[in-house]
Amino acid sequence: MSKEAKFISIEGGEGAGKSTAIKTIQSYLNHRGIAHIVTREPGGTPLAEKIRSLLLDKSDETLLPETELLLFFAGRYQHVEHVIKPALEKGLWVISDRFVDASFAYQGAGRGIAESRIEYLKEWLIKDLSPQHTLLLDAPPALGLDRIKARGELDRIEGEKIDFFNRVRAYYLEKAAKEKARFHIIDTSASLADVEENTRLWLEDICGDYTR
Ligand code: Z5A
Repeated sequence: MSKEAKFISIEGGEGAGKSTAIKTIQSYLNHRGIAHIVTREPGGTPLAEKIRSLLLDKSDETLLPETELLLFFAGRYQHVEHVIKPALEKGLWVISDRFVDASFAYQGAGRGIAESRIEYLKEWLIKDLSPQHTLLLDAPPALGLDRIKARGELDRIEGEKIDFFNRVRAYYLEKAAKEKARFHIIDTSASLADVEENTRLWLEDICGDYTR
C-alpha cells in the first residue's frame, strides 16, 4: 500500500445514510483534490456485482446463513484483489460502502454464525488489510427501515425482522467502542444538514493538512 493511500469504510444499518454520507465525502475529497475511488460491498467488480444480486434478490430457495457468508466473502475476495489493493498501491484513497465489519455484524450477530468462523475467513482471505478509518452511521433500525420503505420495495435482507437489525446495530456499537481509534460514529437520526456538517468535521480531522 502506497504511503499516500488511505482505506476508509462506511458502515451502518439499513437506511442509516451511507449513500448520502458518501456523496458528502466524494464532494469533500474532490474539493481537496484527493484522488480516490468509491466502491461497495457486496459488489465492486462485475463478478462481485453478480454475487450481490444472488445475495439481495428474493428467491424461492432459502439462502442458508453459511452460503450467505461464503458468498459475501467470495465477492469480497474479488473486490479486494481486483479493486481495493490495486487502488491503494497506486496511492488512491479507497472509500468502501461496507467491508469485513458487515460480515461480523450481519452474518455473525444477525444470523448467529460463530465469530471464529468469520475470523477464519478474514485471516485466510483478507489478512491484515483493514480500513484505517471506519465511519459508523448510526440510527435506530426502525427509523432507517422507514426511510428505505419510502424509497420502494425491500430486498431479501431488508425484509428481516427488527430483532435482527437490533442485533446488527448492537454489534456495530460494541465494536466501535472497542476500536475507538478506527471508528467514528455519527448519529444519523439528526437532520440531513447536521449529518453533513458532522461528516465534514470528521473528514477535516482525518484529512488534516494532507497535500499531494
Ligand atoms: N451485508 C451483509 O449482510 N454482510 C456483508 O458482509 C455485507 C453486506 C458487505 C446490502 O448492503 C446488504 O448487504 C445490507 C447489509 C448486507 N443489508 N441489507 N438489507 P447495502 O449497503 O447496499 O444496503 P443498505 O444497507 O440496505 O443501504 P441503503 O439501503 O442503500 O441505505 P443507506 O445508503 O445507508 O441510506 P441512504 O440511501 O443514504 O438513505 C436512505 C434514505 O434516507 C434516502 O432517501 C435518504 O435521503 C434518507 N436519509 C438519509 N439520511 C437522512 C437524514 N439524516 N434525515 C432524513 N432522511 C435521510
